[in-house]
Amino acid sequence: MTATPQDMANAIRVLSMDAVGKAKSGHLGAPMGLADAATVLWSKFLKFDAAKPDWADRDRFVLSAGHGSMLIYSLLHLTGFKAVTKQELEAFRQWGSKTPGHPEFGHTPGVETTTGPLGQGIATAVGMAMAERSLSARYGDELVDHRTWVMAGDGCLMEGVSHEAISLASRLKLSKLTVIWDDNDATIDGKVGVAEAGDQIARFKAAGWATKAVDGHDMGALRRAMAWALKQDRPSLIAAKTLIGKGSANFEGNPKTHGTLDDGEIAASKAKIPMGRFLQIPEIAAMVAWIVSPECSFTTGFTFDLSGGRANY
Ligand SMILES: Cc1ncc(C[n+]2csc(CCOP(=O)(O)OP(=O)(O)O)c2C)c(N)n1
Ligand SMILES: [Mg+2]
Repeated sequence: MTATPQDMANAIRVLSMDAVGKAKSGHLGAPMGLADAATVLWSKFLKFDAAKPDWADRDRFVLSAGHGSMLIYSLLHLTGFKAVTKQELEAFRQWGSKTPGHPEFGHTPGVETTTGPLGQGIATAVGMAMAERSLSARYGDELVDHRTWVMAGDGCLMEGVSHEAISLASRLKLSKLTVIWDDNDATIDGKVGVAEAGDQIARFKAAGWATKAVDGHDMGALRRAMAWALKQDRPSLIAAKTLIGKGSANFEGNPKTHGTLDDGEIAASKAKIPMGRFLQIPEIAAMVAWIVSPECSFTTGFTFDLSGGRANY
């Protein structure tokens, strides 16, 4: 069995559905919608070492849309962060687990900052990008040379704090900062138009950012957009047009998928994706093989003892 980037995106969807379905609470729309963009970012661009989550010069990944926490937990699990085991995914949102409802810094290795209050992540990320430039100026590019990547939803961009943060990032020409906006025209309240009628791309452009709009489910286009972001001399926005709850059998693109889906809908959705509950060993093994292939850019925390029918990961 070989795995593809699409398999990894589907694995994120399956893990998210299983965890949220088991907890009977949480958010599915964002992880399912962002799974394709996250797969491209984490496998092709994000610089990190899953075996050493605190490596100082790692890229920072900030999930500003913290309600979509199963996205980051799935990524940490699939890329081999040892703390985020299958058992921890199964304990999603349970007391004492490494997988709280919203990501918490200092609690789960691989989580760079606590998010959940919308807008907070994007503002913190601007601070991280400033810190990187400041440290690099002091100690040189050889020691400090990393990027900050943000995934933000409509809600983050509605918050006032995002205005100040975006403006400051532009003023300081933070070219190593990229925001991927989950442009899904949906929030907890329904269509975005219920609360907001602005043009986000024009807003970023007016603030001095480089901007690009892409189909958020086209991995080739996403890859090209992220490569484009690396070349900009200013902070960059990638507006990724996505369907909230992508992969849901009956509610793809429907704001109803913002939160949980019922057991029937999860079963029907998973039936369209040939993967078992919490992914079985062959799927994980295939994924690992793909992730460690030269296609991917990072070092994983996996070891490869697949003997005895058990993956030692
Ligand atoms: C400051 C703040 N206000 C309200 C909330 C509650 N809340 C959580 S998610 C959400 C909707 C967010 O919409 P969007 O960012 O578009 O996420 P999507 O529905 O696309 O997953 C709201 C209002 C919050 N987390 N933080
Ligand atoms: Mg949204």
